[in-house]
Amino acid sequence: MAIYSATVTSPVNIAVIKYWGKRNPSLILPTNSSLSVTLSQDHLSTRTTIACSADFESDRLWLNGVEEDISASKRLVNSIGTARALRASEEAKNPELAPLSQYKIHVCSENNFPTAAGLASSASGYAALVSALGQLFELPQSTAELSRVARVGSGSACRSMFGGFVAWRMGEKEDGEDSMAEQVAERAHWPDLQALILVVSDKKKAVSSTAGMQTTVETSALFAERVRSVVPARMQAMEKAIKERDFAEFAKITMQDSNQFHAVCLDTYPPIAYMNDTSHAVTRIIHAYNAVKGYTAAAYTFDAGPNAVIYAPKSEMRDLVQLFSYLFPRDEDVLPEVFYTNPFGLV
Ligand code: 2P0
Repeated sequence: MAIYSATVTSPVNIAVIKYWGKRNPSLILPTNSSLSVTLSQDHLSTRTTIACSADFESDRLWLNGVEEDISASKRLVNSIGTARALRASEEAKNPELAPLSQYKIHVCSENNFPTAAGLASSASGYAALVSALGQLFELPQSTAELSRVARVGSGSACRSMFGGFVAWRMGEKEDGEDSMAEQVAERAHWPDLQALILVVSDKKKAVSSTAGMQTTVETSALFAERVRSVVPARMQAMEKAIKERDFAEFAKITMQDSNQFHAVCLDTYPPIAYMNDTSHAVTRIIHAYNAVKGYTAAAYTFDAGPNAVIYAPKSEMRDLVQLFSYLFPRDEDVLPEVFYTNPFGLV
């Protein structure tokens, strides 16, 4: 019996304008647009193979070698179901197509980075799942259209469908039809921009993004102001900075938006504190580094955890790696606070 299969690798993305808050939690429709940089898939990515066959008896999933229950995850069921429905409509138009939409699938998904390191894996994970389903089912939809399917798996995953600089337009429609990702600029547009990841802690975060952002929407007074008057202007300014390769502006907005996202987390009730003392030390180091250099040489950003991502021009990376290695020396015996530094060329 025939087995059909497809394999795809999708990278992680790191937001410079943060997504935090849903206006519709089940469709994963955000309260604000966001913008990110997709990292190189050589370093942080998910590789997913999906096979389907008339012989398979049930949908099955192996995540980093361990079998998980697909039916226990509404998001997995939703994204796989949406891709199947798209395939089914193609089969209805063309009876010669094999009825893959009716076959059970087997999914094998692996991250090429330590899952324990606490780096975002849902973005690359759902992007790889949906891209692999798109290939397996030979779906005619564009990448932007498929990003809507990735979105119902995990919001930030829609941005990992593209390389380079990617905006997730929040959209206006209630059904989410216009809430999807769009490439703002290709990676090749700004090859000089690099990323350095400082893994400050490998502990699992205490408050998940999904739960945390909903509490923020319900309780934070600052949040409403951020969504109403701050983010729309920042989206425009950030797109301009990227188009003009204006690192000083890119860096300022990136740091300000990271700071505001964490301020809004602290304004949540009960408060959510993702950054720790080491994270705050990293922000001080970057501002001191920029002051010593006399120009904006580097920017930090933090997601829903204490790990730092530093964006900087290539010419700064050597100094930055040496500086962080000196300030947070790596110790193999005792887990140091910053135990992993590595310059990542972007896609
Ligand atoms: C972002 N984060 O823009 C922001 C910044 C975390 C901090 O996207 O509920 O894992 O799956 O849609 O995508 C984390 O949120 O949440 C996130 P769901 P997701 O990258």
